[in-house]
Amino acid sequence: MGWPGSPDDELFAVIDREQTRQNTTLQLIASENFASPAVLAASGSVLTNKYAEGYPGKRYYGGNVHVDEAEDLARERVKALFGADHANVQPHAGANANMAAYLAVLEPGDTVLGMRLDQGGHLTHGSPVNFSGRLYDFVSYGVTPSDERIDMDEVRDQAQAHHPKLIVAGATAYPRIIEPAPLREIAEEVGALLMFDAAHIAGLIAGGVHPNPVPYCDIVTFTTHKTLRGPRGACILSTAEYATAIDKAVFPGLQGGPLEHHIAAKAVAFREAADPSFAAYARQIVANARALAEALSGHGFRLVSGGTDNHLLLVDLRTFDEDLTGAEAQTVLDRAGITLNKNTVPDDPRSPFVTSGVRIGTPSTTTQGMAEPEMERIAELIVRTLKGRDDDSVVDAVRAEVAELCSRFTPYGD
Ligand code: DSN
Repeated sequence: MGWPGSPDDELFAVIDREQTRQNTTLQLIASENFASPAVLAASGSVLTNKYAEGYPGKRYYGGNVHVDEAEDLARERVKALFGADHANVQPHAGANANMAAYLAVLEPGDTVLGMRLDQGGHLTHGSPVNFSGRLYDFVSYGVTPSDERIDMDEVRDQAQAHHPKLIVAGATAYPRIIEPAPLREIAEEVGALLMFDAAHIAGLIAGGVHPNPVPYCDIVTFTTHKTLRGPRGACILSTAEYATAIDKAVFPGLQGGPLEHHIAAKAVAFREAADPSFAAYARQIVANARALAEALSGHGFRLVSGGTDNHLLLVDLRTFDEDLTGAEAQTVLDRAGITLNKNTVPDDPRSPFVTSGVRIGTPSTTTQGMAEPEMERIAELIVRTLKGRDDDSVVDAVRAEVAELCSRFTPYGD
C-alpha cells in the first residue's frame, strides 16, 4: 500500500504561510536562526525512517551502516570544531542535554550552583518549576547590581559556602562574554565539576569570537540551532573521563531512538561552522548587536550591562517609557512585523509574564546579510512602533517598511 494520493494542501499551506512570515518580518529572537538549505535537506531526509538505539558500531537494531556513518561524521566534526575528547550528538534539545549531563554526574539531592533564571540563567539551571530544581539542591548566583556582569565574588562565596558537586556556567539572557578560566579556578578550589551550557554562544565560540570553554570544563552542552545555525537539537561534549557516563545517560538513561535525520543535519552544520566564512559570520553577529545597542541607546533605552559582547542585547524599556512593559512591546512589535521576546531585566519589579525589558538578538538578520546600516534602521522602526503603539496606522506603516526591508534580504526566497 502506498501513501495517500491527495496532497496535504492544508498542512503545506501552513508551512507556506510560515515561510512567508519568515521572509517578510524581522526575526530578532536571540535563540533563533535560519538553517542552511543543506541542513534543511538533511533533516528532511530518509534518515527519519531509521531506528538506531545505541551508538555507531553498537546498535540494538540492524541496518545501521549508513546511519553509523552519519553519526560518526557528526561526532568527529564537532570534536574537531571545539577540540573535545568526546561528543554525544543525540540529545533532542538543550534541556535534554542538560538533563543527561546531570544524570551522568549527579545523584538526586546533590548540590549544584547555577545562574538564577531571573538574572539570565536557564530553566534547567535550577528553576523550582523545572526538573533541575526539583531533583537537585540548586544554589545560585547572579549579576552585580553595579555593572550587571556575573558576580564572580558571589560565585566563589556560594561555592565555598555550599560545596556544590557541580557548577553550571552559561546563560540565556546575558549580553557579555563568560570567561571560563575564573570559573575553573573556583571549581577547583571547592572540588566541584564544571559544566558550561553554551547553547546561546556555541556559534560565537566556533567562530572564534568568544573563549572556548572546552579546555576548562568537564562537560559542555549546547543547542545546535541558535548561533551555531544548525538543526533544532543539542550536543554534549566532555572529557574522556565522563564519556561513558554521558553516553549511558543519554541512552538508555533518557532517550530512546535517536533522531538520525537531525544528527545528519548536525553533521552538516558542524562542517559549515568549520568553514572560514563562519568566523566572519560570528564577528558580524556581534558587530550587528553592538550597532543595534548603540542605536537603541541613542533613542533613550537603557541597555543591561551598558552594551553587548555577543549576539543579544537586553533592553530596559523604563528609561524610554516608564509605563511600557515588555509584554506590551512584544505584542505591538509583533503586529509591526518585528519579532522578539519580552524578558525580565535584573531585579525586575514586574513578573516574567509582564517584564520591564525585551531581549533582542542578531543571529537571524546577520544570516540574511544585514549589517550595521540595517541595524540603525531596525532601531528606528522599533522606536516608531513603540511611540505610535496606540495608532494602527503607524504600526501598519512600519509593517510595510519591515516587509520592504526584508524583501531585500530574504533568507530562502520562494
Ligand atoms: N528558549 C531558549 C531561549 O530562547 O533562550 C532557551 O531554552
